[in-house]
Amino acid sequence: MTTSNLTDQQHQRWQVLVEQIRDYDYQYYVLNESTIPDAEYDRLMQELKALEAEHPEWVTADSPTQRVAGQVQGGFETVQHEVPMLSLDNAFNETDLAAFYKRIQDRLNHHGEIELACEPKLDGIAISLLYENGQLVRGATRGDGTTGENITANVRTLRSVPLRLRGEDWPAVLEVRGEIYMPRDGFEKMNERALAEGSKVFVNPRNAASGSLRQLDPQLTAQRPLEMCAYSVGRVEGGPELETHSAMLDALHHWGLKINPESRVVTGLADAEAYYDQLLNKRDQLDYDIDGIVFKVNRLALQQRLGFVSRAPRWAIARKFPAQEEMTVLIDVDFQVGRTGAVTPVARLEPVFVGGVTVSNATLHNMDEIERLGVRKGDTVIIRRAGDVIPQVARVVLERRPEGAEPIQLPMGCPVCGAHIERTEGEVVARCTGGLSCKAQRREALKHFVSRRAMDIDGLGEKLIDALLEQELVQAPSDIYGLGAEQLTNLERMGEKSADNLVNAIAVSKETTLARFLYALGIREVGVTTASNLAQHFGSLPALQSATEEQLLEVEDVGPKVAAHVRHFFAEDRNADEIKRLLDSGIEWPAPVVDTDNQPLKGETWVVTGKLEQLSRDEAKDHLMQLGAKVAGSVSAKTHKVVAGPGAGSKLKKATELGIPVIDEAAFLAELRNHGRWQ
Ligand code: JCF
Repeated sequence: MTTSNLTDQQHQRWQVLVEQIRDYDYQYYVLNESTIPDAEYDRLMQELKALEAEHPEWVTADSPTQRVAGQVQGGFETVQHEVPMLSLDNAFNETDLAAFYKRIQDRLNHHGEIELACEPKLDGIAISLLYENGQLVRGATRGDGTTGENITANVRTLRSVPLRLRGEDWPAVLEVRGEIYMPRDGFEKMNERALAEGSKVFVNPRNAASGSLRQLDPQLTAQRPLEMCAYSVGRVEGGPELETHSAMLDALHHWGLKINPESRVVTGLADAEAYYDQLLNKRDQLDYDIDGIVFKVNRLALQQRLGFVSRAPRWAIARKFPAQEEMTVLIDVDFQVGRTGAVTPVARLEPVFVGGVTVSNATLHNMDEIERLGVRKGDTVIIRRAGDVIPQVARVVLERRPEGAEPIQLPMGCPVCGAHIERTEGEVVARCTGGLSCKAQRREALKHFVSRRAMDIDGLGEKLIDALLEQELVQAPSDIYGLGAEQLTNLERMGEKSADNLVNAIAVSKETTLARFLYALGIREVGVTTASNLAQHFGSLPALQSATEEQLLEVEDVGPKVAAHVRHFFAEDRNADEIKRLLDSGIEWPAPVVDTDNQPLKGETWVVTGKLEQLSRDEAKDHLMQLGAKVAGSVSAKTHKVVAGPGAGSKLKKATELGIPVIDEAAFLAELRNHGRWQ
């Protein structure tokens, strides 16, 4: 390619970038709408800057690079910033930060270590507050850095903005600069309310802060959870002589302004990087969004020597965190079937690096969510991954929708077993009706059964479960307890030693607790806590199995829905049979801790003999123990009562001889009923 060809192409690219960025600026700053991720915007701007650096002759006064950001809108009076409000240069990686540090060292001709003031970079709206004789006289937005909007009335509604400065050594004229932002919890509560009222929901806290500050009616601003944090000063006349940025922050704090509690001073590049890492780890625990760290040369005299380039100081830089939102293409949607048959749409994505990892799948949760997002196959979407949270599809970039983008539809049949998919009226979740005949549900049920908080079978992972299902060695959880070392050794990648270990782990898991066992059963909506509450309340499995809905509702955290799930689960023969098989394989737990408040039979000794119809002898004993009775194996003078079914022999005879009351099963059940333990 010839040079002029290359230049032509570059110029075309320049034009495209200028127009795109201009549109995004308008959408963002004027319409308060977020169309593309910040990271994408930053990249486009960087690309444009690089092109203009190579071809300064292309730079026009109205190129987006020629103003920092922002535009004055109608509705508010304008204000002139006598000392321009600067923006910050960005460092996107360690190399950029090291280059910044070296530039400073070189310019100052100082090759020792340099003190840097560091603080989180708040993701909000830059603001100027003007104090005259200690009184707040003006609050203004940054606007384009030179001209902003007068939003004094709105700013005055913020509790963290002092209307008069505290102390007395403040400068006669003090212009405080800082960021107004909306803490996350306030943002979420506000959006919940907005959703309930059907009013506008904001995409992120910064947008919400911006929208809230731009209310023409300060009453509305007053209702929004906004905060102001100071980070520097503009005009200053009078006041104490200060030598460092950190001393200036301390002074502002002293005068009643809020400064970021994470602010620190470090010495040298290595400590600056350590501070960055530390805050990156802390990012999710903070109650406000930050998008990086601001580093500033701490000594004000050095700042002065370094000066400015165009609109940014040479003495400061913003080291950006990895973006939490990135743009990619949704290629297709698969439907996954979970343990309870829930059918979940999962987006297959063009892999994208976001929040520090490469993401190629994201859950779409359910069909309502797909509808809410309005997403179709082929759409360009914004993926958000904050902290360790699973990646989400945040929104669709409608401008990039290709022609013929296909709507996403719930399949009629289960993608795994083909059974009908049911979506109950009023429920968001669609379910495969295949139950345990659906391989996906079986697989998930097994995974759940062996998981750490359930039966905790060490070494029985996903791959092994798949292999066991594949070889048809296991269908139901109880089959696990019949596995022998030889069968396991035949599986791929399973040595004798691992097989022995697994057999051992399976054996060990038989000693468990009732709570774990209940959780392992995978009853719908019975999680760890509910399982534990049920175990605690009923004390024994038979007591729980025969519990009425009313009794279930007495358990903490159990509502009608959970109660119904529990009852249905135990009412199914298939489940009762599986429970019996599990218990027969030797699963057991320590004697229950009983409810000491309901022990009407305390101090009594009972004997159960013969065959019972309605419940097993073990179940009968369980009930008696729950009521505080001791259950003995033989009749003596100390026996209070004997329950005798058909076929009772010597024990019944002995009881009659000793004159001990004998009751049949019907009378026994009546007694249980009296004590609230039988329907
Ligand atoms: O937190 C911020 N967003 C922030 C922005 C913090 C700072 O210390 C800043 C800033 C913008 C400009 N300092 C300057 C000079």
